[in-house]
Amino acid sequence: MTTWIISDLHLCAQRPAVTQAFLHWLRTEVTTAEALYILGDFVEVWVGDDILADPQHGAEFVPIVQALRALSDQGVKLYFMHGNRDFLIGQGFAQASGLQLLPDPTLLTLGETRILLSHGDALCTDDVAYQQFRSQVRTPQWQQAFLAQPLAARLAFAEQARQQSTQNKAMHAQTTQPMDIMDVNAAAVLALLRQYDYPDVLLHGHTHRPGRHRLEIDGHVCERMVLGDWHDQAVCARWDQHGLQLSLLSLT
Ligand code: LP5
Ligand code: MN
Repeated sequence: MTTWIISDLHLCAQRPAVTQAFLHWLRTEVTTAEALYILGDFVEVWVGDDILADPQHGAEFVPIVQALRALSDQGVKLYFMHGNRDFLIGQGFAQASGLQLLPDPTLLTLGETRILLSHGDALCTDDVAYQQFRSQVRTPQWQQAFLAQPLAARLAFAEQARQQSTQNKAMHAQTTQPMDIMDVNAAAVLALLRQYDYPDVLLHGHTHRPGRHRLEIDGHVCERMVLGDWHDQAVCARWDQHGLQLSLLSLT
């Protein structure tokens, strides 16, 4: 049986073709799968599960939740790990969609292969401004205060955060090298691999730099496998009897 691992779809009303391609993929390829793991940034922005009941802002998510629920009802196991865009996805979304929330990181064993799953943002430790933002918004206190605000205010804050982040990235694109602070930090990767007793694979998304990287650490060989985002094509991971591979899905 096949297990799929995906991340960084960034689903939103502005890119309906990606949502349509994802729904089609769920209803075809994934119906025969054992499990689907979503490693965060599934949606462009998530400001609270109550958006699902909002006729104006929640409508775009209804077919997505229904399609996930249908798969779960058919027996496909669905798992979700938070990304930096959708860390506010909670039990409301999870129950409606029939998926189980996972902590970041989570160790998964498929066959003989030990795979450490992560969104990947926590590994970008050189991005100090982002890590400060991340530690603030991941506290229960911040989340309770944020979720207590009206939906319209939360959407406005999220839009401000998006704009600031976009400006921040544009500034870095002009001033830094390709291997810049927005990629994972090598020492953070090694520390995580040690902490989890040298899994065969560290599999993450977030950086939108799909690829496979061989690492030697303390006499062990590990691989860092990076998923891609969903724009013209999607780079997913697929595990079956042949092992774990990156797999390219065309979205057009
Ligand atoms: O996502 P991506 O790849 O564009 O950039 C990330 C980092 N940026 C973020 C911010 C998100 O993109 C936008 C927020 C999503 C909404 C979440 C729900 C609502 C929360 C509301 C918060 C007030 O994650 C970016 C990294 C990049 O990955 C690569 O790793 O560099 O981080 C930054 O750009 C650092 C900035 O300092 C981001 C901080 C934004 C804070 C803005 C607060 C403004 C709120 C206004 C309050 C008056
Ligand atoms: Mn991300």
